[in-house]
Amino acid sequence: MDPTGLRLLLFCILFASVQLCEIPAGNSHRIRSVSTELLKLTEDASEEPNPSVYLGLRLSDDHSLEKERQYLERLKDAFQPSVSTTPSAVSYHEEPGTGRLALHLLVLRAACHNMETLEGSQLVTQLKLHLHKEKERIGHEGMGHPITNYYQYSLGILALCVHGKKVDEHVIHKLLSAEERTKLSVDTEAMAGLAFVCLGKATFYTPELVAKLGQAIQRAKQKILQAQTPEGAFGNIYSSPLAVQFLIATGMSQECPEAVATLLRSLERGDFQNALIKSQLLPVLQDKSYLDIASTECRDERDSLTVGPPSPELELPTGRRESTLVKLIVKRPPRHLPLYLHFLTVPRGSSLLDVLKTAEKLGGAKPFTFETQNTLSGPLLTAVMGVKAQEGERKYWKILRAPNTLLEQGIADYIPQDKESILLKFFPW
Ligand code: B12
Repeated sequence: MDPTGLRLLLFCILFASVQLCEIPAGNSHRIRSVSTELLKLTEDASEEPNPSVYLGLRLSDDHSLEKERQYLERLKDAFQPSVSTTPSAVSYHEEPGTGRLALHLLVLRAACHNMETLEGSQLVTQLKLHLHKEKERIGHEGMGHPITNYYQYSLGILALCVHGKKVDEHVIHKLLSAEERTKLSVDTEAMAGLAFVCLGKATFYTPELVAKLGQAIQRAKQKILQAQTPEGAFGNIYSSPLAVQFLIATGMSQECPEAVATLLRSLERGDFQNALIKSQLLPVLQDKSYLDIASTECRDERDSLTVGPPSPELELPTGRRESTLVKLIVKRPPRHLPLYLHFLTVPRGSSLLDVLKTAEKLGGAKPFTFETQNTLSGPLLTAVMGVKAQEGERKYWKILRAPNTLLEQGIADYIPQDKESILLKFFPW
């Protein structure tokens, strides 16, 4: 085939695949309601602003430009308390980790912020430094672990790449070898995949590296497809939005229609309550991925999104209020005896967090205690009965439905069923 014919064929394949990830017509009300729900979250000034929510809104076709602008200001305040105009604003972390810094840089790109300033270049340098430190901790042969995790390491590379910055090849190589040698979660595989696709499109790198990136993209895709469940999710339903973002970014996905149909079914069922997951889903509903942040121009945007009136409060049925009985077990292996074991009664529909609060209120000789830390996914359970991971200790409180079903939601989102046994286990990760 002559070069023109080949180019035409490639274009057709590419064009057809782009269409494959498109959301079927008739779903615009669903897409709009996800946008509206995210927009509503931006109005709650008592909640820490979430950069992922902003990214979701910016990648949407419909905007509420004034609300997005106000949220951007809050994000900047929370991230850079030193330049904050509201001294009361509290930041998540004294010093942001790789992931938060990366998200902040993505936020600035999505806002078309001018990075050719001292502040802009300092942020880029800071992220490069973070990635360098992460790389040093991984060490030779990838024997060690990054300071944070490979999800955040990938996010860091993606953020630099989306800003058109060259990433140190050693940093890239560490991710390539981790992707090849380690079993990463589907979320991490997808985030690494997005970073590889972005790097592969840049013009800075040697043909050898570009070839390796191409192989890694194929591997990541295979692993994600192999992780498909009978219901059509990749990994689980909460990793699927990012997995599909990656498929969209690769632009060659026969699997897209089925994946999109699964996401729409879950959306209809109300599976996507968590703000972070919702914010990763919204770009997919617009046939976009985080890579599209690179080409955001902040021009001619449709300023058409409104929050609308508050939804009516759910009427609680009067009279007999149904309750749920939950068995709460706390274990700290290798000890066999539980640190805590109790049956608790909570109103029907209570979250696991409500169950923990009920247990705490109960008091008694060996009272239940717990601590949480606010994160972009909601409250993370960090300490139970005074036990928490020490600095640098790779352990966490794993949440299971006894005996060994890993919960796919956190304490604030998970609603235990009646007579269910919840096991909290202090476990390595
Ligand atoms: C790495 C990771 C972990 C690591 C975090 C440790 C570390 N320092 O790296 C570990 C193994 C501890 C972990 C634990 C859990 N995780 Co996790 N985790 C992730 C992952 C892959 C990346 C998180 C990250 O670094 N984000 C980037 C940074 C910038 O954001 P951040 O808010 O600062 O990150 C912190 C939080 O994400 C927090 N965190 C991690 N997982 C979870 C889960 C929940 C529910 C909460 C509230 C916080 C939280 O740890 C991060 C580092 O401090 C995400 C994937 C994703 N799509 O987000 C899943 C993810 C968030 N985890 C998930 C789940 C379900 C859990 C667990 C509840 C599993 C369980 N049954 O025990 C537990 C949390 C239990 C608890 N104690 O509250 C789900 C949440 C789904 C949902 N419905 O919201 C995700 C989306 C994965 C998935 N597809 O199932 N996780």
